[in-house]
Amino acid sequence: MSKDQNIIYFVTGNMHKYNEVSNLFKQEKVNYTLNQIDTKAIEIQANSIKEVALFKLNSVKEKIESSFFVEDAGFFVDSPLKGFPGVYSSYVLKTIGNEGILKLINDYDKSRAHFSAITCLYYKPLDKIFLFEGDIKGKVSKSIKGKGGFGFDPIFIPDKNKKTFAELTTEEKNKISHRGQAVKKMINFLKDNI
Ligand code: ITT
Repeated sequence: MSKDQNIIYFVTGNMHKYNEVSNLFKQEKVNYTLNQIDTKAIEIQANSIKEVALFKLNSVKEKIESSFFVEDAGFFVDSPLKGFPGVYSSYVLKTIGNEGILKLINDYDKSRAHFSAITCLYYKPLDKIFLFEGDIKGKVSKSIKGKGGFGFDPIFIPDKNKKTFAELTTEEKNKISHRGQAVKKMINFLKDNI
């Protein structure tokens, strides 16, 4: 096996995501060296995070010589916001932010929300693309809580928890999160195919 076969790239401009994934690679003792590339993958506006992730992957495929993956994630307030912000998550975070979302909700205890992530792997040895998904359900917190995590983490309380994602450690979040689930599936695939 050449040295290059043991390098895998995570194409992302988001350091928080990279740190979470890097933590999982260490914990799961994967026989790959993980590197970040921020090659400005093209992020389209589409109807599903799967379309966004696949487009991102194909927009950088010609530029990378080794196996690599991209990820698209979204935050969906299923009730009462019918899935908003979903595929508009980045834009909504930059504009109205977490405060703006909280203003749209009356009964926080009755709210339902989830995060979804799709990790899209280009696996060089087989010259093929593989998708891995993860979801976590919960509700919206009454207020912004916690200093950890990023993005919508301070307003999301996963089911069977009292704390927001931002109040958990990276390890605790990874154990249950959308990203943790998707990346663990990818890691198992890599372990089986090395
Ligand atoms: P990429 O470079 O990997 O595309 P991004 O920051 O653009 O990184 P996404 O498009 O996947 O990330 O995510 C859409 C938005 O959802 C973005 O504003 C993130 O901050 C937010 N988000 C994604 N995953 C999250 C998580 O685990 N916790 C909180 N917010 C998250």
